[in-house]
Amino acid sequence: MTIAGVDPSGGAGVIADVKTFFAFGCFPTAVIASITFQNTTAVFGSEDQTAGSIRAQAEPVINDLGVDALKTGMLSTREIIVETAKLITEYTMKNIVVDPVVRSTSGYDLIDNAALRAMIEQLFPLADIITPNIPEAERITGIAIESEDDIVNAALLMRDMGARNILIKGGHFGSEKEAANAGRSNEARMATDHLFIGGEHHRIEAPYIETTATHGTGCTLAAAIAANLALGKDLLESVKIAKDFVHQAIKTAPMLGKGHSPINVQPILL
Ligand code: PXL
Repeated sequence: MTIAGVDPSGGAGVIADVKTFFAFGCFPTAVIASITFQNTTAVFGSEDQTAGSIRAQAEPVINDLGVDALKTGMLSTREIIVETAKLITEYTMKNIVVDPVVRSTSGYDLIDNAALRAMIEQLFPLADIITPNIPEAERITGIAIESEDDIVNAALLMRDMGARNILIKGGHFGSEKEAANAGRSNEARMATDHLFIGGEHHRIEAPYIETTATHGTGCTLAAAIAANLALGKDLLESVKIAKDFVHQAIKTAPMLGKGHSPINVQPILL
């Protein structure tokens, strides 16, 4: 199940999640938390659902079909987050992937500060893994991230906030700076994600791809982790498979639209 926002242009949000679940052979179910108005160039606005609507959508599905894993995405208000946390607890849902969506790729704020505080206080402790990118990790922790030390410090702080396992996605920084730090040439740049499980720090790498086709990468990665957890894989294996899946989807992206093209989420990639 995904609880997230709808991007009618199909690249991010619920549609990305559903495509990804399907790509891994899972049966997708979806609770709509918000409807956004957007295309590949920008987000023009959004309209949020209520706590009552979240519960009314989720309960019949949970009671009937059950939920093997839950991925949350754009949860833009405090009341939506509180209701999602209540549902997870009441139904003792397992395999919880929280993608702490705060901004669109095109720079639109998707969550207010009260909602972000509720996400930290109520959802982080329930999550098996949270998957912030660098701008999200910066907004959550207040740490300006410019080096691997900063990434480690941000992860430690998010652990203090109650998150058990943390994936900080390095794509926004997998750039020249990281290549230089690691002593790599520009051609050998890597997009390195940093996975903190218990006391371990794993570097999950894929070659960095210079492209504007990045719309939906965060949603797809988190959904792919949830799909693999639902299939019974452990967390480290799920993250590695998800990373490879997103890499392939970026590499084969079709360049649709006038802005950030959606990535290519396809079952064929398996
Ligand atoms: O990528 C973050 C994101 C998540 N969910 C929805 C979105 C976006 C970005 O635009 O629209 C619904």
